[in-house]
Amino acid sequence: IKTNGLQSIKAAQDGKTLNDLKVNLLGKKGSITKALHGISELPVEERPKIGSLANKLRDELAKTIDSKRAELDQAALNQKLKDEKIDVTLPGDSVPKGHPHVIQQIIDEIDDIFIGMGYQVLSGPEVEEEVYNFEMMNLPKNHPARDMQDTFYITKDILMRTHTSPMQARALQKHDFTKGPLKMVSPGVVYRRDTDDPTHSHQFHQVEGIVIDKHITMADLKGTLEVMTHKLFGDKFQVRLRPSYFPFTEPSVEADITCFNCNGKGCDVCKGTGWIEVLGAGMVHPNVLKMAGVDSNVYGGFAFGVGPDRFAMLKYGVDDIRDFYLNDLRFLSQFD
Ligand code: FA5
Repeated sequence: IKTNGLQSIKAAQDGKTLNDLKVNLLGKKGSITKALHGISELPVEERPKIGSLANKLRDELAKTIDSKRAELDQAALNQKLKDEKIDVTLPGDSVPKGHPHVIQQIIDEIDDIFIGMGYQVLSGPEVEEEVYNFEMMNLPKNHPARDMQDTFYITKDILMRTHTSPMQARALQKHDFTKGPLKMVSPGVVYRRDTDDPTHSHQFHQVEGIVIDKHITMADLKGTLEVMTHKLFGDKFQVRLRPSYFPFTEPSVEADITCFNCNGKGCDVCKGTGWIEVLGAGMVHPNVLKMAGVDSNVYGGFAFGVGPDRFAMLKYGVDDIRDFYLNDLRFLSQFD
């Protein structure tokens, strides 16, 4: 029993074989149990000796089975660890990474430039009251200049804002001038019933800016626009102010910057002028201040409205504004 038993245990390659051996050797009907039962048939004087031998053998076999089991378990664990080892040198699966939309990138840049000059950034409602969009901007009902911004109406008094200028009125109403000047930029989406073409979209972005304090001049406006242009595009680009008309500013200007394509020399893009129009601006009309409850005899300042979509077109040489809104990832992922 001993020789066979020990040999078989040592040769076992798995837990099941070991279990079977344990049953066959030590179980109720196993060889050792049988041997112990057979002791009663032996002469009395031999029984203690054989009994003790059988017990010893039973213990030895049980111990050997236990240590063999531990050995098999350890081997299985080692194999598992080996199989599950992670090869850190294998190249990983690349996870597609998103990024802000190119227009949002330009807006973030503009926000950062103005935050650096002490402006606060406010956002306002895209579904706006007609009063803020027009009346408070010195555009009373039936004013012909309302036609400049063809409008999507929701109800008689509620509309999709046609520009970010209503944020001038909202900021003026809220601001406490005893605490210092108002310096604010407000980016956002605006809507007009424009027919879509390469340079016009019915939905586009603007960044409004307003500075109101005592003794603010046109020179401050020009300097501010120059800082923005230089920081966005580089120092060599110049800003030119041209007289224009907006009901909410007096005087009003449009700002041109040196045309990128031809470096100010004149090309098709700038229609031979060397300049490209990028924004509207001016000195805030006293009526706008008065309607928002600000004393126009004491306070004054400038405002501007920038079109970041056009900035993005210029900066990246995109010749159709609609590309920004089609959500074609092949186009958008270029601006990572
Ligand atoms: C305005 O909307 C004025 N509220 C700007 C302003 C603010 C003037 C403060 C004075 C003081 P305008 O309609 O020109 O102005 O639009 C301003 C800029 O928005 C334009 O220079 C242009 O860059 C952009 N823009 C206008 N219409 C469109 C359009 N359909 N698609 C894309 N960009 C447009």
